[in-house]
Amino acid sequence: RLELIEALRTGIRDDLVVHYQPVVNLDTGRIGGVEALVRWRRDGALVPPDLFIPAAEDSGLIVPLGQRVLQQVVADSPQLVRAAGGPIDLAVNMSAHQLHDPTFVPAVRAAVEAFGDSRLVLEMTETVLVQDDPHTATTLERLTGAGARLSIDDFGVGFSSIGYLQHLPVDVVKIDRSFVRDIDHLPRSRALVDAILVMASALDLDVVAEGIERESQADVLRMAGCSDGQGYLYARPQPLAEVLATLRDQS
Ligand code: G
Ligand code: G
Ligand code: MN
Ligand code: NA
Repeated sequence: RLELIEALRTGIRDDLVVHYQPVVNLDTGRIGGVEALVRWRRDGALVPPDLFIPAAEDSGLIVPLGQRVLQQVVADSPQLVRAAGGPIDLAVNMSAHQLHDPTFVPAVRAAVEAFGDSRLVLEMTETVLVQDDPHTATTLERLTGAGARLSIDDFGVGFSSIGYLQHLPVDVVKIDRSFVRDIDHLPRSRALVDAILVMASALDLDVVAEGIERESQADVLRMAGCSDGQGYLYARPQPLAEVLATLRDQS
């Protein structure tokens, strides 16, 4: 573990790679945005984030790592927007620790400016939002005030209340893939997704369904009124060159 952390510490600057997974409109199939997902190039292999993000969180390295990922997305954004042929949503995952980094809000403000008409989406899990302290609320308001959109990742699986939706500036919920997995054959999954969609609509939140792998899942989501989705059915997370080609193909 210590060895992993030391290797990651020295690798943050040059050895992180950002892949992008398209988010599509379920009615038209068009790509409206991409989510940045980090990988770590180590000894010639690409290490997936679930093998190093937890250690990065515990060690505090998630702060420089998050800065590095946002910096890469800003660098890649002109090409992504040009390939899309118009404004798109660019989503970045963020950790709770980044809310306490004084450089985070200014970095987000700079990214929003660099993106122009394209939107910066900050994805965070419910664990960020249930920290019921004034600093969290103030910082989230500064982020949305700067023009970023806030998106709840893995919505519905945190051991949390949804009370934060009453007062925090949330724009998007991403329905966790555990609900999507069985939606085409389990009535209970379908009922839960219906309930999330009703709630999102009443609160004027956008919705993205995660982990769509089969056309039958997309069919049910579309019929339920879910506007957007993400998953292997449409595209896996792809290296920059590949996602640029995917975007050009449809523009
Ligand atoms: O790409 P993959 O599906 O393996 O991602 C696994 C997990 O790692 C997801 O929960 C995702 O949110 C998280 N993750 C990916 N990239 C980043 C990142 O840049 N920052 C943070 N904090 N988490 C990330
Ligand atoms: O927690 P977050 O939603 O940020 O995690 C994104 C993760 O989900 C990435 O690791 C990505 O590889 C994975 N992912 C994306 N689409 C699918 C899918 O259709 N099925 C499965 N099983 N995983 C997916
Ligand atoms: Mn995410
Ligand atoms: Na998720």
